[in-house]
Amino acid sequence: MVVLSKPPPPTTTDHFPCLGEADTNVLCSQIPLVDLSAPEAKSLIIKACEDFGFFKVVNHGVPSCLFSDLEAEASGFFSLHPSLKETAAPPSPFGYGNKWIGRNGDIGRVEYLLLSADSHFQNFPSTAGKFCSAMKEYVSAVRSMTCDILELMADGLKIQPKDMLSKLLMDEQSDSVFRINHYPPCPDKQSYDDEEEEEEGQMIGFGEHTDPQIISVLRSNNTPGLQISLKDGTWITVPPDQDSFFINVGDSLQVMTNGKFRSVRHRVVTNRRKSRLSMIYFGGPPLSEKIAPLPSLLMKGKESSLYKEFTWFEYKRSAYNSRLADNRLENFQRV
Ligand code: GA4
Repeated sequence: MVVLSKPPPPTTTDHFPCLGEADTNVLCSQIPLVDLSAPEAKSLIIKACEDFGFFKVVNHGVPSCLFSDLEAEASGFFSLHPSLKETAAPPSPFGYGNKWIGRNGDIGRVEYLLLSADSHFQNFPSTAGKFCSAMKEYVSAVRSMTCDILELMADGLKIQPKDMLSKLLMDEQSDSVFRINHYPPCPDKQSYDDEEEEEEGQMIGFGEHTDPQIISVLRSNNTPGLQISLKDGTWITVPPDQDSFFINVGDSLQVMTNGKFRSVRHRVVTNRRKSRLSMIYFGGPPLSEKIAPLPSLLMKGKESSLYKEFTWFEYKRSAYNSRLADNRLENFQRV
């Protein structure tokens, strides 16, 4: 049966957003780089999470065949006829989505698959056996690398035991998500004159936002598009690297570190010639997990908590009712 995804009513204009002239950005070679096999990895991770909430990881140990196999399967899926892709729709909460992001009227030039990373992809059409096994293998290897990173972080922050963060992702009840985004090349100006949407600026593939979870791990093909916002609000373009992973601190980790780590604001712009394919593992805790600053990080009780305690379920419910660009932690800050 073909199930068509029903878009939510737009709350603003239905036109695709694009960047204004003032939103200039630079291709940045200053992105923190962490060699996971180097002895200084943990101190570099801490510094990167404090200054950027973002870093690139090399020597990660994930075999490249896992991401090339998955990329080939995903490209095959996105090249299917729309009516076939729609059989995996709508993305509420999991499935195929196109243009509509979330359920509150956000749109972007993106089509995607959104899946639970902990459900063994049972919700995916059973005909897609090879695709499913490629996802399973990829997610399992990436989850294990992510746990190594979280253990280095815990060590660097002197958190005991060192699996305090990683065990949340390994828990059977962990609420982690896996997403594959496909950004088709953005056609030239002529094609869009009718829609009056094209300025000189670049088109938004995925609008600016922070990730609600603990940590996000992204791998993309070599097409640029990802941009991150620095502390001063400047946007910089992250040079793509298909052999590396890019790590984002999420809102939950910002809270657990009482604001020492920053949840990085990021977005994706489309490319005029090449399509971008990215795969992101969002590591989340079990729904019942209480999220609050870790006591050992509150300077032996001298530092006060910046956030009210909440469960991941409460945060997620509030996040899924927000617009993409909202500051979701605002409601949970102590005044
Ligand atoms: C951003 C990070 C992940 O992609 C995601 C997104 C989710 C969705 O696409 O359904 C959200 C967005 C994300 C945060 C605010 C809400 C929910 C879209 C949206 C407008 C899967 C997630 O966990 O939060």
